[in-house]
Amino acid sequence: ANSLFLSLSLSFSLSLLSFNTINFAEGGFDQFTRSYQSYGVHRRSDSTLLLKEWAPGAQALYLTGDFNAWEKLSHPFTPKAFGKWELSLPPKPDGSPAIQHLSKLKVGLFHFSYLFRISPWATYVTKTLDSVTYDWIHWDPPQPYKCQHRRPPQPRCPRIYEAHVGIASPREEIASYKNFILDVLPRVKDLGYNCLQLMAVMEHAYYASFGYQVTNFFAASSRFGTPDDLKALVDRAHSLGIIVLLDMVHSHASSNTEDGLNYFDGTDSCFFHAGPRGEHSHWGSRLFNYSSWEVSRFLLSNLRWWMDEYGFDGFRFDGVTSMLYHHHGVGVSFSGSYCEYFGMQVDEDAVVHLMLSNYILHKLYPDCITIAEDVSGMPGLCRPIQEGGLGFDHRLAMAVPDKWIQILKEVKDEDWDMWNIVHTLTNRRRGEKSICYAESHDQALVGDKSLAFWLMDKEMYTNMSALITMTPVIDRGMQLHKLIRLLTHSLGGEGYLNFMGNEFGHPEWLDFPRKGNEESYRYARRQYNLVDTEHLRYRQLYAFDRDMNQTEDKYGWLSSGPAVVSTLDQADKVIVFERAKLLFIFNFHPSASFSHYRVAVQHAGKYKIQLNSDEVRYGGHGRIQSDTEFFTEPMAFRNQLRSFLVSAI
Ligand SMILES: *[C@@H]1O[C@H](CO)[C@@H](O)[C@H](O)[C@H]1NC(C)=O
Ligand SMILES: *[C@@H]1O[C@H](CO)[C@@H](O)[C@H](O)[C@H]1NC(C)=O
Ligand SMILES: CC(=O)N[C@H]1CO[C@H](CO)[C@@H](O)[C@@H]1O
Repeated sequence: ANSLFLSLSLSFSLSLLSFNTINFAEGGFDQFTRSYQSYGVHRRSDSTLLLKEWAPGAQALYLTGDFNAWEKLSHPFTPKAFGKWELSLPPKPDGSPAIQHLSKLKVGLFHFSYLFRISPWATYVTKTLDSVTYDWIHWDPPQPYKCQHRRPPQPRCPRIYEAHVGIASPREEIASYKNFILDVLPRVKDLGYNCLQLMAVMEHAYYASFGYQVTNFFAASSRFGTPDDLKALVDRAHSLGIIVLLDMVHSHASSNTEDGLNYFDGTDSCFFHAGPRGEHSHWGSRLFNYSSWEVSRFLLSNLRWWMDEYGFDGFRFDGVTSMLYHHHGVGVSFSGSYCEYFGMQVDEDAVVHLMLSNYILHKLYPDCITIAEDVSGMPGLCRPIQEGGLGFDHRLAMAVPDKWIQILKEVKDEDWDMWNIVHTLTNRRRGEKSICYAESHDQALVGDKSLAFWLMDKEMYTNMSALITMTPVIDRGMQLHKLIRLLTHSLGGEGYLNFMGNEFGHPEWLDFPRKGNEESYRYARRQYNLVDTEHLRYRQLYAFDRDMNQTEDKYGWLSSGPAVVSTLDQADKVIVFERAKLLFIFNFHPSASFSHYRVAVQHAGKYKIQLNSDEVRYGGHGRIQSDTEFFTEPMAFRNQLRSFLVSAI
């Protein structure tokens, strides 16, 4: 406890120091974190273009491109203090800016030899067919997209639809932002998710990196369309009352030099740590030097860019464990002992950076939501900065999907351990909010597969028709798919997440085109055609997922205190608990149904069925009468004063 206090108070004083110096030198953190307004290229109202870069290792800096016929040395930047460079380009004689919308640009720099670079602040980069690297495109449209809709208010609790734009179609291709607006947003709305979480938006040269090897932090991936198309997507989501989170990768950066941030000024230390500390041994990527002033400017301004320019409503911070510790979590397991979280292994620069990020976001955008992807379970991660916490709103409950996969892989149906399942779902830090999920994109990746496929495997190709009698495998798989989701949703956290397609039991796995699979898009897509096919059972799973969300919306169990579990029966495989004045009853038994089953309740009165996974429209057997009413009896049972008999489970 002593080291806990020391470590947290040290971080806090460091961040106070940062605030004071930022106020002094940069005119306040609002100004500092809006540096995207001065770095990169900017057109003044008189059409003069102002350019600014930070490249401390460069011996000279130039602008070259279509506008000067790729003349390497004709447009030098002027060196300024602290490794900064500036260039001003007057308008052409006809009054138009010196660089046209959509023309190609490069930063040319001398670092012992002449190198071509893309500005770290580039807002649009594309790849032409014949090129191996990306080009920096000057984005200055005559009529930029103007958002029509305000941000919706922050939802009571997030129900998140995690999505990737490029795979959001059944076709073997890269799908577009426009496709997403037309085909996916209506589904997200209908399913009752109130929050969309977009992955792979920040430009990444390597598609198969799933967006996690970012090359251009300020550019919306041009694979899916233009910056305006993405703005339209966020705007449309807002019009439907859905907030949009961005999967934010500040934990590392692609090691590409020509189209990435690596060696921007010709040295290995510009944005990153020099030497081994600057390299992630497992990911082969570069690690930011968070103690550097200009790295803070870059990353904090990056957060604000996506909030201000695109109207995002918050972020899922990727790779937080890698940031928090010098060991990056590689080869380390966490048992929960405090000495694992507080000690010299903690990277305090990164901790302070995360605190600053959360502080600025919550201060400037009170409704902003931040979620940490942390497997370590760092205490205080989701407590306010004023208390010495890191200031996130939520953490991902990453142990839960691992548990489901492990059970489906290793445990026979009749051996499921109810105690272990409930323990995994409820073992979370009190006072810190968790986003719970049965499976995310992680579990869908090649090498693993979706829960539906674990459950029903090859029979999904032949036996999913609702016109034939369910085979035992499909029957069991359908029922467990629903039970696993509802149990996770209702018991596991203060928010829920689903990866696109899994709501209807998407089969197979995800694999992006790459050399190892002949550049195939066969598994880099989501087969929404399955749920659109009237006679297939995917529709039944979809209907259950939708009604599960709507029931949550009505009763708000995610925003209620933790559940009170009354029954955990290993032999019957029954779990019973209460949350938000709702009684949840699960029967996981592979063969037995029970009639006249006594359940304990806290609140006296009449109970009615709100959601019944056994309904035929959800692929159930219709054995439980949905309109049955139950009345509590003053009969003490399982530590509660009241109970009643349910007719059948
Ligand atoms: C990180 O940046 C700080 C501040 O600019 C600098 O003093 C330090 O040497 C850098 N660290 C590494 C390992 O490059
Ligand atoms: C289920 O699929 C298997 C092949 O995977 C097939 O042999 C069997 O006939 C199918 N059952 C029904 C009822 O269609
Ligand atoms: C975000 C969303 O679609 N919420 C809907 C969830 O379901 C309820 C009905 O139970 C609707 O009223 C909400 O609009």
